[in-house]
Amino acid sequence: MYRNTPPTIHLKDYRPPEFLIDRVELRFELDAEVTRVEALLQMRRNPAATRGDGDLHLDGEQLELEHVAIDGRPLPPAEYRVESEALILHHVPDRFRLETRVRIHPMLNTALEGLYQSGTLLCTQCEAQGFRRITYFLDRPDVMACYTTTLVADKGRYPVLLANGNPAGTEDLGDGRHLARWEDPFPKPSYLFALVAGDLHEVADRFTTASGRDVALRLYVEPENHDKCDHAMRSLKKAMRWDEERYGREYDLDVYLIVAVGHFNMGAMENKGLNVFNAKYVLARPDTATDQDFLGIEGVIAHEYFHNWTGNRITCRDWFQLSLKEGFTVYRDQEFSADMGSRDVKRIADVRTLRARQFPEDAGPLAHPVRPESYIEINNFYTATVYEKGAELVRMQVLLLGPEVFRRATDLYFTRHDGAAVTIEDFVRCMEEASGRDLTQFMRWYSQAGTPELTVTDDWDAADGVYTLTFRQQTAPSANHPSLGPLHIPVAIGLLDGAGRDLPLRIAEDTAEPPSGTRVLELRREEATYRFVGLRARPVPSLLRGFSAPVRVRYDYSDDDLMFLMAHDSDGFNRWDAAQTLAQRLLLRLVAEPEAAVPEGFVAAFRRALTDHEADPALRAEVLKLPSEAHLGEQMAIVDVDGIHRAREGLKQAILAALRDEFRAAYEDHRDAGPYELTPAAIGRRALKNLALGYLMQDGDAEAVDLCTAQFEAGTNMTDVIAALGLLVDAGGAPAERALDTFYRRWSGDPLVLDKWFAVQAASKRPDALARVEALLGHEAFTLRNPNRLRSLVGVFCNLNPVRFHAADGAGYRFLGDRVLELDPLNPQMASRLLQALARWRCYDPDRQARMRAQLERILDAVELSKDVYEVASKTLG
Ligand code: 0A1
Ligand code: ZN
Repeated sequence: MYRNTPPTIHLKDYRPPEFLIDRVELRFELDAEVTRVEALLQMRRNPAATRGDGDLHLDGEQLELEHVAIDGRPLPPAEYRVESEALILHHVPDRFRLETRVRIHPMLNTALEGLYQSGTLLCTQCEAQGFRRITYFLDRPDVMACYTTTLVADKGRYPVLLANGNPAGTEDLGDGRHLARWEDPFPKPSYLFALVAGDLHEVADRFTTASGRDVALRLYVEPENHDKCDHAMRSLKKAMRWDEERYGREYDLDVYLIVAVGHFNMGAMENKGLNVFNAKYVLARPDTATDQDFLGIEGVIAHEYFHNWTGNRITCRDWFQLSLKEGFTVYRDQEFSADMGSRDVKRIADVRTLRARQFPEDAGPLAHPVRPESYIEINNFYTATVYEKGAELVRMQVLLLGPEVFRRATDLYFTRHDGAAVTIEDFVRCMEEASGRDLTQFMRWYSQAGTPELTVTDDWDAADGVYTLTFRQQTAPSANHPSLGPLHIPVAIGLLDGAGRDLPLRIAEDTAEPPSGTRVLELRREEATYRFVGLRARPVPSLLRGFSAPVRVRYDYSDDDLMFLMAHDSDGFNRWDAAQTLAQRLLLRLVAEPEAAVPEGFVAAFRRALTDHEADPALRAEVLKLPSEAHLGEQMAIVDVDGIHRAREGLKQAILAALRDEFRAAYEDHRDAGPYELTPAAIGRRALKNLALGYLMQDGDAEAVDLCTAQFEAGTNMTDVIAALGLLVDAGGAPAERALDTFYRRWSGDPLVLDKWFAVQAASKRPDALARVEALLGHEAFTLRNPNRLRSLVGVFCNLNPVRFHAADGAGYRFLGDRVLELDPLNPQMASRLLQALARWRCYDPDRQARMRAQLERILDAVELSKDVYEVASKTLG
């Protein structure tokens, strides 16, 4: 907690550690109230470091030191100093064995960093700097050591004792306690340390690696969840095989353990050999989890598994390099999911996330480059920019190199840097060496904040059959982030003839035969012009196919062009994007002119998409989903909160009025015929069916309410049940209350399902949504101390219910301010994330601005604030 301004850490100040740690031996006497941690560290001076004052500074927070000794000699008080965040040892030798013993209090740990209690379990979270809450250490990722861990605990309460690495024996201590030893032969940074203790149910399986090694796979869950593990285990085995096939990467320990815990700040954590997961990303049964939950589990299980190579075997030199592991690992999990399901649907979902979360971040006061230059609290930098934009930067390099060369480059990266803590330059250098290409200019992407704008103009010369495309790139500079000059941008394009076929993309200067489908242009200058020759008629351009770069494209398409692309583009992503642009344009017109008519052509295009029985239902559902209110707000200089809501609801109403019969037919045609299946096709059918139901419910038509209630009552899978419940809640009245009641009674014993009950109410369109949310704060099942519960009520209301959160009277903002102040002393990470709902305050009208600002100032005025919240509040106010 800080009263004064906390210090800023800068990338330019990076220095190698003065000491290295070769071996770590840890012994825990585990107990929820008081745990004792003994650490034995084999230390030596780092020959690569510049010599400091001779003192050794170890990180440590909230530790009670009981004992400290060097080479077996207990230190007298004159030889060390304990500070609030450090243990300083004076004049240590060049090589020595350090012993410490500390006491910690897992039960009092509400921040969920370090060793904490979740239900009856004890578990750890050490990324980024949680290990220093467990023992005194050089808690930085470039200090890598081999660990052995001994866990001692009561046998009855903690029958299962897990840590990193391979099991190395157990003992019964005879006094009601037992002991387990674990050895991790791979050097690792402290943020990858983990332990778990508790009464857990084990689900076991095996995997044989490509080279024939046998690996024991084990999933640990609380006993009542024993029957929700199949999907996670299947996903793990698929991910292990995929990494062998696509990257030549095998698993390296004898066991791979995953534990599901109910209290977790993030999605999951890749601790070496012992992943700790938010239960939400493990547990699923068709009746408890939606299709999106199942896909989320597959993706997160894969993500954490892929970290074993991209993050663990090769880690980050410092936290500024976070995207080295996260950007690359997100790219890998995106590709895995694309291979497991439908590539176009996955790409659409990923770009939706990027535009919904990363673009606004990059345009607001918390904008930062993929490799930030400074931070106050590193936990604030687990962002959409570091993760999702970081993944886009890797994706662009794959496009520039081509898949085969990219594979050679990653092979080089894995051999050259195995066992080391490296930088983003080290990664890009492997790309350069394997390809012979110069990526110096490309590196700017890692340092440049902001979303580049690509303005495209064209010209048609009918006499010569030449079509000219001119691209101009610009990245708006901001106070903290000057423009670094033009970026190296791969732009995949196609040209369509009048029948919608791809034309050959012959450029005047070409010597070789040009590609006929998609061609990747590499922009390097502020402006570039390409002349496509040999054309008979003016083509329609398909720009930025597959979203080949994280930019905003400005090109003046006519509505007819967009409808044409929607119907004909060979690029599935761009067919969807054309529909989005068309709908966005119409919606923004309706915001400005509420009386404007919905063009017949628009309705016709939607009808075609809805009734195109040749097309994949999943893609049809994506096309028919209107852009979100938040996304529309991002397109306006001043967000018209109510105007956007009115326009979007009105357009849905108009579409329904014109296509009611088609929606009814789509609903009937896409009901599950047989038993529930989790195939891409079945998921797509459910998506289209529930989208149709959403439209049908738009005007509160009694027949639709009956249909919705019937689906709710009959539903055997959570996808259908929760879709129906959400729609009923939006419609309000007795059917909604009855359904909420039924759902609560059925699921009050299952925390993850109960989260959905809170979330549908928090997301409700009804004018009394805030009153309901406030009442739910007092519900017996609500607690701020469980991050999932907090996200499902408070997070959903503040981030996914813009029209109610941004109510003109500022009540939503006050609600948020109250929660942040209440939460900060308990869980700063969660408080600071929540506060980010105010990041875009400058984009609203003066009245709302003043009300948001008042909350930010109120927070900043609080007597004691965490670094996390201080950084977000102060940067947001600017
Ligand atoms: N490395 C994890 C994410 C993670 C980061 C921080 C955490 O606690 C502060 C927890 C998890 C991942 O990318 O999956
Ligand atoms: Zn990750």
